[in-house]
Amino acid sequence: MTSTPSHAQLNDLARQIKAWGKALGFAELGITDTDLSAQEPRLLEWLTQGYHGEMAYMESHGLMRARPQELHPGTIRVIAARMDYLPENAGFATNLRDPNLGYISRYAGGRDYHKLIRNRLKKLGEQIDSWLIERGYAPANFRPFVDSAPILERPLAEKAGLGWTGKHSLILNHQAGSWFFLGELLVNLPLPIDIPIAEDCNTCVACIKSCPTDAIVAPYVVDGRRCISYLTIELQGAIPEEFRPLMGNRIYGCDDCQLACPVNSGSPLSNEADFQTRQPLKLPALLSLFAWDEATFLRQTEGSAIRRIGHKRWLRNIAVALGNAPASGDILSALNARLRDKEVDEMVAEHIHWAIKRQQSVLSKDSRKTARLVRAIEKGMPRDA
Ligand code: B12
Ligand code: SF4
Ligand code: SF4
Repeated sequence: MTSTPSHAQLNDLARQIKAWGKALGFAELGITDTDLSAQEPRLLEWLTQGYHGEMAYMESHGLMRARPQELHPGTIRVIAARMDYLPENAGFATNLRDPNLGYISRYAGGRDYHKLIRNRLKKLGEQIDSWLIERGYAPANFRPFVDSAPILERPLAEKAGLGWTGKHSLILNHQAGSWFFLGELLVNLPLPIDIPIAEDCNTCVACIKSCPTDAIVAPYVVDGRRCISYLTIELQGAIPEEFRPLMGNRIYGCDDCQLACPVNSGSPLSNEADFQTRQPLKLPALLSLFAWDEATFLRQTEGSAIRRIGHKRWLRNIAVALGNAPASGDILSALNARLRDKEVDEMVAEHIHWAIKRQQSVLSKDSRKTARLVRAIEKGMPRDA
């Protein structure tokens, strides 16, 4: 076998990779090198501030996150890919406006994206191998990653030209907005690299202002411990009381900083049938979700990322939302009934007691913030409202 493909062949291969990637369902792909040295001080500062909270996995690999070549030795290029997830009839405003409905982040209403994207990236790697073998070269040394690997996906996607880093710290671009997942294929081929696109947030600060818990503590910096996504998905134990009233009806993740973003008006809908919101999770009534026993929870969330939080944290999150809902006899009976349930441990019971106390409280400043966001969604993204 000959050593490496020529310059012209690598250019051709890069074009092919982008075409294969699109055929596999990715919206866009870009190629970059492995140099993230500019990110190392930012990552260290984020960890030093403790913004990762209980997410020990963010700390445990140290600077490897900024060194893809250490994660998979031999890597010299990263093929960054993005896949749109915005479902049809997202019903954002309808959902946020009604405090008796649970709000589930729109990335999570369908099938868990991790496996789906990793499998597609693996197929892309196999296509690269076939191309190389057909031309008499050795197969590539590739490895796909999505989300859970210790790698800074956003800075890599930015370098590969998939978008700029918004002040909410997510990657976005003018064609797609920010409703997409990221994934990477690490390879040992000296492919031509792409050019980043210019940052274009300008003077806008809509995401920072809209965050219910003030988690965006500075432009581009999110204190994970304050983010509703962390509080409802990552945090194992009790949700600190100061955040509970601010969470409103958000029971799994949060989309507010993306909903406030003007770049998201008219974002493309996902082509993946698997990312469409499943029926029981479409504008779901809090009380019906709260009534699920563990077996029902496991059945209804099969194949979904939601399953990973388990039934106890599911009840914990819904109890908080019920505490934020307008006072109602039905809610009080459901909360009291759950307290007698064997499935409810001390942690969940404490949230239920909190919710029972909160039930009678008046409309707060925090729901006014949501009311403002709802008006902005109705105006800026009527299709998805
Ligand atoms: C940990 C994590 C979280 C944590 C912490 C969030 C955070 N901002 O770090 C929590 C649980 C809160 C979270 C929430 C969400 N997440 Co998350 N999360 C991750 C994960 C696993 C690691 C992120 C990370 O490395 N953080 C560490 C910090 C230091 O890195 P960073 O935020 O990227 O910050 C860099 C820049 O902001 C930059 N920076 C700092 N200062 C400056 C200044 C300037 C001028 C510039 C340009 C840059 C800059 O430096 C930092 C270091 O490089 C990634 C997957 C991955 N492996 O990368 C997914 C990931 C980032 N999450 C994702 C998503 C979708 C979400 C949510 C939208 C989910 C939801 N709807 O609930 C929210 C959004 C919250 C938000 N505004 O960030 C997607 C983002 C896709 C995209 N379009 O960008 C990812 C990439 C998963 C995926 N594979 O698709 N997440
Ligand atoms: S996801 Fe929600 S809580 Fe987290 S930073 Fe964005 S607006 Fe704030
Ligand atoms: S809301 Fe404004 S500041 Fe935030 S990411 Fe979008 S354009 Fe940038």
